[in-house]
Amino acid sequence: MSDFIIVGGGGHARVVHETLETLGHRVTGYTDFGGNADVRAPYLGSDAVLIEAPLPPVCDLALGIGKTGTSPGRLALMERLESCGYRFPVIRAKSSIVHQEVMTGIGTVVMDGAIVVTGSRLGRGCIVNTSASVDHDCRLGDNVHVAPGAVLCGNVTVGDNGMIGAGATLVPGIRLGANCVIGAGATVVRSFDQPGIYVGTPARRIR
Ligand code: JB3
Repeated sequence: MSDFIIVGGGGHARVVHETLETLGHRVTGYTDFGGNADVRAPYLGSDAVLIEAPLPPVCDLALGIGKTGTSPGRLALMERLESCGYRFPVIRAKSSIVHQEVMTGIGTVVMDGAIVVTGSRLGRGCIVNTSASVDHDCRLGDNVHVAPGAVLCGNVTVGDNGMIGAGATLVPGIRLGANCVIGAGATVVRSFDQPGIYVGTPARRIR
């Protein structure tokens, strides 16, 4: 069991906090631009307290900043903190199912009820959110968010910074390039290379 500091103090951070505690870890505080009374852990200040802290780091970090778009900044922040010597362990919620032959990049979180099936590879800093399903042999790039209840069928690829909205479905073999945002409830039945926002059934690019 480890001590963690959570980076970020919003809704996602609170879920990460609960997930860590359920796994038996201790959360010693969180960083943000300001304190949030809804977070149960002590507010430590901005990320400067981590960046300017004397080495070596005394605990691990969890990326508690969520994403609803491409949000490349959260991965850049993680890399900056890694360069200061911090580790971002993979977090798998107690009620998630992650098959043995799954490779998971650092800083990735798999939330309650989510399933990641054999042969899949998840990049760094990904979120597989509550009750999402990533089926066999999928490939997620870095900083991908699969929102609650989204379904990736077998052999789906999502490029870096991808955002798959809540309840969206990607049929088998779909390939999305980097920086694609799929709207909630969309059904993706063909592959898309271009960065953009895709919504509806069948999903079409709107921006
Ligand atoms: O949909 C679900 C289940 N979860 C969403 C999640 C994936 O993304 C959630 O509903 C939100 O839409 C979003 O969660 P998040 O990022 O926690 O959103 P919010 O509640 O707006 O909080 C973001 C927090 O991150 C704010 O307190 C910001 O001040 C903080 N923040 C932003 N940039 C940062 C930084 N904190 C630190 N330490 N460093 C930063 O650079």
